[in-house]
Amino acid sequence: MEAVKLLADLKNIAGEQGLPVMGAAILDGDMKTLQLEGVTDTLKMALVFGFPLSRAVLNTVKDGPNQLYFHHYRQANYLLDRVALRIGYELEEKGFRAIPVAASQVIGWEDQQGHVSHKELAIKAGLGWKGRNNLLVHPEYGSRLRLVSVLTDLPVDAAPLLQEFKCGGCSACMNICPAGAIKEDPADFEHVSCFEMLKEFKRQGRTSQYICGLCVKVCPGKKDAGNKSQINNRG
Ligand code: B12
Repeated sequence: MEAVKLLADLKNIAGEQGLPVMGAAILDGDMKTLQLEGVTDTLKMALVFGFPLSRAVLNTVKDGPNQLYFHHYRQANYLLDRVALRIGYELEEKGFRAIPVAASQVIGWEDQQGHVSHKELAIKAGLGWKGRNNLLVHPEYGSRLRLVSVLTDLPVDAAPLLQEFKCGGCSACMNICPAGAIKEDPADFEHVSCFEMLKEFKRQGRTSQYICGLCVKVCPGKKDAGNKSQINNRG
């Protein structure tokens, strides 16, 4: 089967299962990976998929993470992982190799790293830009998009649409961040202050994982359900 046709089929499978966004990236030499020594010599492509978190759920996040967001976050991760598993299976059935990388798994605890950075891959795949909040900002879904990647040897020419920084003067994430970790320039993002805040939230017993959600909530993207609900409210 032609790689382009297979890619289209995979996009359909992911879409049918609830992941509307897919992109392809090439893992170049400067990409940092953990515990994948030798693997990326042959698996040089990554398919990146995205699931947009619910705006309504995010809107319940007021001054830090709550149980509703935590559950939603976990279900989003399960869905991402399940679809990545299915995509990996489809690729192997067609004679390619594939490694689904967990949506949210920390491998290197010291500097808080996964096997690969889904965000970096999504940026390489042209899905969006690195925003002021240090997250991938997708033109339609903003930072609500949670990500997963499947590494593969499927020979596809990734032709990334280059997405330049389009946050403009928006400083909603900077204003809402309880840790003061977000600065004007994304390069100045303070990882450690962010992480300390998440640890504090966990200490307070809000959730059992390091999450927050505030900088995601204020970056919902253009695909805004707000207008629709206003019409519904009117009757
Ligand atoms: C570990 C992790 C975290 C850690 C640290 C993040 C980090 N390293 O940057 C903590 C717990 C703090 C965290 C916080 C959050 N995360 Co997180 N996280 C991850 C995870 C599992 C791995 C990240 C990774 O490997 N990065 C690679 C390295 C190289 O990251 P880097 O930013 O490029 O490099 C920096 C760090 O290593 C840092 N650093 C160096 N030393 C140290 C030491 C410490 C203590 C820390 C904290 C950092 C640090 O310096 C490097 C250069 O700047 C990914 C999933 C994945 N596999 O991609 C999700 C992921 C990045 N997280 C995500 C999200 C949404 C969040 C939160 C909003 C939490 C939440 N869900 O409510 C916050 C947002 C923080 C922010 N605004 O950036 C999403 C981002 C989606 C998007 N649209 O961009 C991802 C992709 C998960 C997913 N499946 O969608 N996260």
